[in-house]
Amino acid sequence: MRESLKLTIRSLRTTLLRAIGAACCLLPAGLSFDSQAQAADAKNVRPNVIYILVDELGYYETGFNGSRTIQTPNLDRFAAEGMRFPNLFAGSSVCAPTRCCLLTGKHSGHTSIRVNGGGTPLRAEEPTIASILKPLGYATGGFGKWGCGGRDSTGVPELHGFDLFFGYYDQVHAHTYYPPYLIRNSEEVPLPDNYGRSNGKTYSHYLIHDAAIDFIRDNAQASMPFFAYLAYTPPHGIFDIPDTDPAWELYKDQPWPEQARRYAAMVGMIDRQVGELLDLLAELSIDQNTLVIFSGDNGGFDYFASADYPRGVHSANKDPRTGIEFRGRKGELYEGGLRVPFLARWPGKITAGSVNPFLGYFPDILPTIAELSGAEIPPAVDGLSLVPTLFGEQVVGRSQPQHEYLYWEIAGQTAIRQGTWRAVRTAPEANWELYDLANDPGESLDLATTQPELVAKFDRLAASAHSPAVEGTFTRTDRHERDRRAKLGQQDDPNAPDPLTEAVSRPPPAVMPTEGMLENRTWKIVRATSENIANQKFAANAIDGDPKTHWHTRFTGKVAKPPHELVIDLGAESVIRGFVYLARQDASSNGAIKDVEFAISDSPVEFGKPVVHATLTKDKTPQSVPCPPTAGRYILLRVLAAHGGQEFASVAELGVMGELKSQ
Ligand SMILES: [Ca+2]
Ligand SMILES: [Ca+2]
Repeated sequence: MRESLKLTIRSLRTTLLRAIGAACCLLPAGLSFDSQAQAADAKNVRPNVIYILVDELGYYETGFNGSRTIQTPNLDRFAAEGMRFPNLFAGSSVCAPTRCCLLTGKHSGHTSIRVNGGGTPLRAEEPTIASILKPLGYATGGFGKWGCGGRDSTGVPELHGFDLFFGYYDQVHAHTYYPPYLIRNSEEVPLPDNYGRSNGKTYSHYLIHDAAIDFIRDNAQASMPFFAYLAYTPPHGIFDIPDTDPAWELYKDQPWPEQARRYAAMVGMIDRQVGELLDLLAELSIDQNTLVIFSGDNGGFDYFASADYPRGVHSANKDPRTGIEFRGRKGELYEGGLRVPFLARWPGKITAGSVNPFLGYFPDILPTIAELSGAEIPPAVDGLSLVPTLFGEQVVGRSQPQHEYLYWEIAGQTAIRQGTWRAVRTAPEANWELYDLANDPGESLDLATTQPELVAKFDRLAASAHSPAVEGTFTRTDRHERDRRAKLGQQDDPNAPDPLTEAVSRPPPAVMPTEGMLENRTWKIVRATSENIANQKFAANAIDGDPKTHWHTRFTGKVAKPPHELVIDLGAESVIRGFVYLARQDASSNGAIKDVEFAISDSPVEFGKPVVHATLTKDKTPQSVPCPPTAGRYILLRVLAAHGGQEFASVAELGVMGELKSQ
């Protein structure tokens, strides 16, 4: 599969090389360096740009920011070779909105994506970093989690300047590292023997990283300028990493809960891969012409918090060196929701080992890349180019413009940062809180009542920064919904619940009766007309004693039609007095049996007339179907019809009333 991906990249590149040929003459137009010196220096226009966006990595979860639990030698090397930005904030405090800020150069009062449900796309006409680079002849590739529009929406990456996007379009899909498939340019790339959640053979992130490496290598070898957007999903949960990964070896024996060890190992894996990437740039001799940026995507969470670790095992928002904490966490608009590790590296251009206090955020990335490449900055961008900061004001010949203020909004919360002040409103009707971060970095002392003029100013600024969100649209939603169900391996079941909105208050599974029932431990399935193997809805699930598992007839490929049959060997001749049926216990009632008959035999292949015919309800409690006492060892269940006229059948448990025939 990796080969086919490479082929796709190669063919894309060939097409591009042919199509773009003359694009070079367009290049100098957008260049905004002022001085002659810079114009000369800009001979080297069209630098490569690699943006590594790591999902969830908290501010203090890297070595260069002081972590005591996680080692990141390669990222520390990156910091030593580049510039660290302690005050460069995320665009938002959650995944999709922050990606939208990063890609469009707008703050969250102007973006189209301001909710995090996964169903909100970019609008068709919105420019992104990739789309402004395209006219300059860049190859553009994205790898990992998109989050800015599901399949068949106006927000898909291939409509926003990306030649290639490989990974997850939907965030819920991205929750599993063992998806049944990934997406490449809106089409599915199957990962055989993957079943969603933590079940499967192929760890998706390895494929994503390999594809990113291939993209960079292929374009560098073709002397094609490229933009590589590495929106890597680790260490976002589900916290999975193969035991065979070298990073697991580093943390598996730590005295933390397993999830905390997995999380640390996922960061360790990313660190190793960043090291590979930096080595690759040197190997390809493109180090001197490549800007690499590394950052988290939103503020860290207090993962694995306990009495011993009140801010989490890895203290994403608590400085392990000083004990000083950022207030809040992912999802909030205090400092802790927006602080991310942030590095930029470009040997020979950016001063190695430097730290820059510039106060900015994700909207600044698009104008920065635009200036470096000579791309045109779209109108209505909120960010500022960081080029004077990155290269030095003297080198560039102008001073770094500063933000009047930074603005964020999410889920009814609003925040403004101006200098060392942060104003936060946690709900539209709430009062503003005001913090002086110079003296109170933990935002513990609300000064709103003592600084009413400041509060009034920030209230005005917030009102002026906000305009209503205008989202993109879908032409159809079935493939998007399918991608979300793929998280749980239920992509083929259109009636399966959405994994995010699945009822959390579902009643506990029903309990099968035991009184007067045959013991089922030695039973075997002799025959099933069909079963859904891809979704692990095996026939054996109907007799495994677990109400949470169920048999479902085949609905992938060619749908198996009724009647659906199951033949069960009871292991010994018995006197059978009836049957107990338990419907599937999850939120769906797909395949719930309506009309059924049972037959009993001494032979597994020959059954006479049914002993009973029954009509069952959709109820999720056990339903009894008595029959005249009949001796036999084998039973045949024949489903004639399911509720709702469906062609499926499903059974959580099948019990048999009766007793073993006395010897
Ligand atoms: Ca995130
Ligand atoms: Ca079962």
